[in-house]
Order: sequence, then structure tokens, then C-alpha cells
Amino acid sequence: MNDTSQVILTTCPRDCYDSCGIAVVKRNGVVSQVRGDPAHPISRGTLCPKCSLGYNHEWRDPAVRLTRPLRRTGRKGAGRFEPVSWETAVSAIAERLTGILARSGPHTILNTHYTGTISLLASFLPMRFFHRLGAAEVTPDTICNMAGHAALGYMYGSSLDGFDPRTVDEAACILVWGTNPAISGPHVFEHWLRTAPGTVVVVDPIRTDTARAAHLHLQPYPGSDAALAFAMLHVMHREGLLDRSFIEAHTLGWDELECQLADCSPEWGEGTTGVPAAKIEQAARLYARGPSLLWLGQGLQRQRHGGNIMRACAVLPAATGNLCKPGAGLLYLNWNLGARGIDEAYLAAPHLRKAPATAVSQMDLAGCLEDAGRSQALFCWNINIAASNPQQGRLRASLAREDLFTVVLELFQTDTADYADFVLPAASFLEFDDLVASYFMPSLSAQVKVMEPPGEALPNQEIFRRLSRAMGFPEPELFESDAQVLAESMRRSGLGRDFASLAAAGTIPVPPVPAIQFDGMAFPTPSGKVEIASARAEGDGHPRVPHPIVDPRPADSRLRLLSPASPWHLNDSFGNVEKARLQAGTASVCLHPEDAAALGLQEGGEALLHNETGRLRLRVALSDAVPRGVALSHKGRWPGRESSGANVNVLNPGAKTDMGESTCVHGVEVTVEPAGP
Ligand SMILES: Nc1nc2c(c(=O)[nH]1)N[C@H]1C(S)=C(S)[C@@H](COP(=O)(O)OP(=O)(O)OC[C@H]3O[C@@H](n4cnc5c(=O)[nH]c(N)nc54)[C@H](O)[C@@H]3O)O[C@H]1N2
Ligand SMILES: Nc1nc2c(c(=O)[nH]1)N[C@H]1C(S)=C(S)[C@@H](COP(=O)(O)OP(=O)(O)OC[C@H]3O[C@@H](n4cnc5c(=O)[nH]c(N)nc54)[C@H](O)[C@@H]3O)O[C@H]1N2
Ligand code: SF4
Ligand SMILES: [Mo]
Repeated sequence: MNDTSQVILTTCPRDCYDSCGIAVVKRNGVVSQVRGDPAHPISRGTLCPKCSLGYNHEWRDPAVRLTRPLRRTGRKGAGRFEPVSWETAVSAIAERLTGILARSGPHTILNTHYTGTISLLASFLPMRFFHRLGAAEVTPDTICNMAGHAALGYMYGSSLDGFDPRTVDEAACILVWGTNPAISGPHVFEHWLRTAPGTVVVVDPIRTDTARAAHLHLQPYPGSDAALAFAMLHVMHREGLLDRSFIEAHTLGWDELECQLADCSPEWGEGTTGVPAAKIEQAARLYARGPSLLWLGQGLQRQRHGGNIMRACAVLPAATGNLCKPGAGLLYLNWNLGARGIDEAYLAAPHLRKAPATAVSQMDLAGCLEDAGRSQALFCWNINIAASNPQQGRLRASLAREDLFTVVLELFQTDTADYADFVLPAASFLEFDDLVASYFMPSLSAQVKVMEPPGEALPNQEIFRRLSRAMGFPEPELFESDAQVLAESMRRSGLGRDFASLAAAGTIPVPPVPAIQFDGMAFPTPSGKVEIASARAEGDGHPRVPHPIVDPRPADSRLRLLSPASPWHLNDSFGNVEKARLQAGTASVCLHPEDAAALGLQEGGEALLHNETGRLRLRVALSDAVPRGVALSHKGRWPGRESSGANVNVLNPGAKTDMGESTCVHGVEVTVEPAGP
């Protein structure tokens, strides 16, 4: 028996709170299984079911993956292509770009990208090419979390320095607000939140599995969270639970907020948010007593006034002194790469850009692509806009523009790839070395090559090296190899390790021991304090302080549509994994039984959802986990694989949040009625 078996550690780079450690089993040099690393503190030996299915089937199947560069032969969107050599593809793209640069200028070349992979080389190195090109930047975070970043930036000076989750044992209370880790970070949920000794309070309009596992669940109507935060502050104020000395020493503008509290009694809060006054009081006391952690979700700020909501909720830690000590603090994303020794500017090389980039919100993308004066070419990499962006109908119509030169880098033939002039096959995370930084745990991990890419697929960064060469760009930064960048990144990190040593460890904690958030009360704002009142916000045209404003309830018996994370998809990834599709079942909308009865809908029946933006037929499911007035339909389906040819984003008008020009995808309103035959 010459059977040799080998286990290689690597890391899942999906856009997920978990950043699971992976163990890849190879037999006789061939990958036989991709599973969880038993020694990894978060994954502990198991991957989530979607990754387990995807990584052991379609992601390693050359018959499903893109393996050769493709050139369009049919009309846009038809998905008809012919294989061409890399040389043909790259020189044709370079020729077309050179013409556009000369005729229309670099600002008409749009760069859309996001977090299809969050590994550092595959997401930052391509930016060197786009900076050098001078392309317009479709602001990535506006599809996800920009309102929260803007809001916390004004108040705390940073949205990327969260509490250290490793101090959870010292927290008496953990307030989880507008995130559902039971789905969006299943291992963080299982091994961090569920094992926490403190009292868990969850704020979510839906009775999610995260809410079911909590000691206390507050169920506000979507978009009413600022009022809920103000009602909690009212209780703390009335009952002497505020930390006056912290407020005095470390915050700015408290009095401008305090004067608004008198009107925000728990009874007012109940009327405004739907949360019983007694529960508001209970949550306020639990949180204020502390020490308390506050986890502010990305789902929370996807509302019309998402920025104001984030600011109002983020007052709680400052008002109660739940900051700058173990077991206290707030977390949005732990994504300060500098704190892990990663030099983002080295990776992305923004100095290659000669003039400031034209910025386009993802909410304006469809409109921009309709206008040939603003858009001559479009690059899509690490993103699947035909599935994930708003205004799906309008966007797809604009992608069909014959004169819009479109290049898509992908692992799979997605709906977006169907509109490309050239589809370039990208290597997956199993096929090249890279680095991964979790956005929840303070850690750094290795992504390790365990197999060759299928066919001629290449990592994103190598594709852009080839394009840089074809464009005749001379800068050496554009040609630095992965090995050089990994070595240089590790050297700059000051961690005293090279990539091989990180790869042997899999994941390392950085810093090695738990840190105190904003240690020494050092807030990176202009005043050095928590700016409850912000002159910068005011200068940008926003209110100086947060207000207890609530989005009006939908009129004309429309429902509020929430489309959060699905357990069987990671955004739109795994939408083509057959076993995950079976598990996810037919696309559905979940309604409260009383709403369904009033609308004449039954379990298993067909509903038509429609609004000024689009229409979509969905199977009806009933559950009282969904409150009255709300409709729930998860994101993540591939439009082309649905009988309707669309997914839930066909209903999203792409309205912008109050701050950051970001998505308010959980603020969509729809009419729901029985679908005709
Ligand atoms: N209705 C609704 N819509 C939403 C949301 C919602 O809550 N509701 N959420 C929004 C949010 S938060 C986000 S972040 C977006 C994300 O939406 P998408 O951008 O669609 O996100 P992903 O599915 O993570 O990744 C996109 C693509 O990247 C590809 N990919 C993976 N690895 C690589 C690689 O190494 N190279 C290349 N070139 N491609 C790769 C995958 O195959 C995938 O097709 O969706 C948004 N859309
Ligand atoms: N399985 C899986 N995991 C994922 C993803 C996925 O698609 N699938 N996506 C990844 C990405 S890109 C992101 S950004 C994160 C997002 O993960 P989360 O931060 O968890 O965000 P969402 O899934 O959009 O919504 C979370 C919860 O917010 C609630 N919510 C909606 N509106 C409101 C409101 O007005 N107030 C309050 N209090 N709650 C509200 C929803 O009911 C939902 O239960 O997850 C990541 N992880
Ligand atoms: S998607 Fe998230 S839960 Fe699933 S394996 Fe990757 S990191 Fe873990
Ligand atoms: Mo996201």
C-alpha cells in the first residue's frame, strides 16, 4: 500500500464573520476532502453546510468552473461565448481600453468589485491596475455597510476597531443589535455567542434563531431602532444608570442629546417601535449595569435612516461608560488591517493614481450604465451585480448595451458573466497562496494553495498583471509576484514570521492577548472624545446629533420587505451548488399568518410581490417569527436559475441611506397579493 495522505491547513475567505480554519485532506496528491480544522478556535472541525457542499463539489469540478478565457459570440445576456487564448483576450481588452482612454477618458471605465473573496492579495492587488488606469470606482461598501461606517466614523473616529471578542467572559450582558449570526456567522454564534456567560439581548424584527437563543428578544418594527435606543437612554437617565463621569470626561455634545430624552419614555417607545415598555426597561437596565458588549449588525443600518440609527445605538456605550475596559465596547467590523500589521497602501498602491477617482454609488450604477457619456467600459470582479445589486431589471437592461465594453472575472458563469464581452476564469482560494484577516476575531490566517486551478484559470492579481503588460504600463508595482508580495507583507507586519510559518499555524491571534478597545480612552476623532455631537457630520449636511426619528410605516397595506442572509447561500455564492439549491427549496416569502389571511394567501400558495420597481412571484410560507407588516425573503439566488428569471433585488429601488449613499435594502416596500394563474 503506497497510499499517502496529507492534511493542509487553509482558510475560508468568504465574506463571513467566521473566517473558518479549513483542513484539506489530500490522498496520493489529490484533494479528497475539504473540511473544518479541528484546532481552529472558530470552526472547530466543521464548515458550514453551504461551504462543505460547495467546496467538495462544484468549486472543485472543472466541468462547472470557468476554465478558459471566453469571448462573446451572441447578444449580450444570452451567455454565448467562444474560448480564446489568454493572449487574444488580454490584447483585445487592452486595445479596447486604450481606445476608450484616448476618446472618452479613464473616468468612463467603471471598476465594480466587492468581497467575493476577502483574501488580501486577490482583493487589494487588482487595485494597483485600476489606480494606474485612473478608472472610476464604484464605491464598494455602498452595496453593504457604508452608512454604518460613515456614522461610526463621525462618532468614534473609526468603524473598524471593534471590541476584542476574546474579552466576552468578562461581559455581564451582550447586546446583539440587527445581526443574525445564527446564519451570517454560524460558528461565531455557536462557539462565541452561545457559550458566553453573560445575558444575551437580541434586537431584531424577526424571531431568528439568534433571537430564540437569547435571554431577551426585542422585536422593533424595521427602521425604528433609533427610537428604541432613545427610549432605552430615557430609562437609564430616569433611573440614574448613566455614567456621568465618563460622559463628562470622554464625550462631546451629550447635552444636545439629553434634551431630547424627556419625550422618549418607554411607553412612547412602545407606541413607536412596537417593543413592550417593560422589555425596553429590562434591556436598558441589563445593558447599563454592564460590563456590556454591543454588537451592531450590518443588517441594522440597511434602512433609510441607517446612519442616524447607527449613531443613536452607538450612544449607549458612551452614555453608560461601557467602553475601554474588558467585557465592554462596541463592534461593527474588526477590519483595521494596520492593527494586524497589514499595510493596505502597500497592497493597493493608491499612489499609482494621478487624479482623484470619480466615485459612483452602487445605488447609482444602473443609471450610470444607461449613460454612454459616463460609462464606456465595465469591469466586474469579486462581485455578481446582476444578482446582488438593486434595480435588477434596469441594471440588466443597461448591461445589455452593445457599446458597453464589459469584462467579468469569475469562477462560474454567473448572470453577470452572461453580459460580458470577455469572461476571464479566476482561480479559487484553494488554488493560490494568500492572507485572510477575519473581520470579527483579531487574527491573521494563511490561505494555502492545495491544488492547481482548473484549465487556464488564474488568480485575479495575475490576470491584472497580464492586462498591465498588454497596456504597456511600466510601473514595477504592477508586476510584483505573489511570492514577493507575501514575503514583503509578512516582513512589514512585524509579526516575526514568514508565510510558511503562518501557513504551518493556519491562524494566529493578532495581537496574541486580548486588547482593550480604544485603550487609554484614545478616540481617533478630531476632539479625541466620542463625538455625540459632530461638527464634521454637520459640515457634511447631516444633523449634529442623532435623533429619535422613525421611518413611516408603509401606506396602502404594503409590507416592509426584509431580504437578509440565507443559510444556504453566502451572498450569491453557492447559488449554483445543486445540493444547496435543493436545501434552500423554492424561492419563498414568509409572512405572519394574520397578514397572509388578510391578503387571502395560504401556506404553499403563490404570491405576487410588486412595487414601482418590479414584480416577483414567490411561494408563500407562514410563520409568526415574522411580525405583522413585514415580509421576509432571503437573498442569494441566481436570477437565471429562477422560473421568474429574477431574484428579490428586482424589487429593490436602490434608494440611498441618509449617510454614505449606501443601500437601504431592508427598507423596501411591496404590495403582496395572490398571484393569478
Ligand atoms: N436583497 C439583498 N441584496 C443584497 C444584500 C441583502 O441583504 N439583500 N446584501 C448585499 C451585501 S451585504 C453584499 S456584500 C452584496 C454581495 O453580493 P455579491 O457581490 O454577489 O457577493 P458574493 O456572492 O460574495 O461574491 C460575488 C462573486 O465573487 C465570485 N468570486 C469568489 N471568489 C472569487 C475570486 O477569487 N475571484 C473572482 N474574480 N471572483 C470570485 C463568486 O463566484 C461570486 O459570484 O450583496 C448585496 N445584496
Ligand atoms: N449564510 C450567510 N452568511 C453571510 C452572508 C450570507 O449571505 N449568507 N452575507 C455576509 C455579508 S456580505 C454580510 S454584510 C453579513 C450580513 O449579516 P448581518 O449583519 O447578520 O445582516 P443581515 O443578514 O442583512 O440582517 C441581519 C438581521 O437584521 C435584521 N434587520 C433588518 N432590518 C432591521 C432593522 O431595521 N432593525 C433591526 N434591529 N434589525 C433589522 C434582519 O431581520 C436580520 O435578521 O453576513 C455575512 N454572512
Ligand atoms: S462561509 Fe463562513 S461559516 Fe462557512 S466555512 Fe466560510 S467562514 Fe465558515
Ligand atoms: Mo455584505
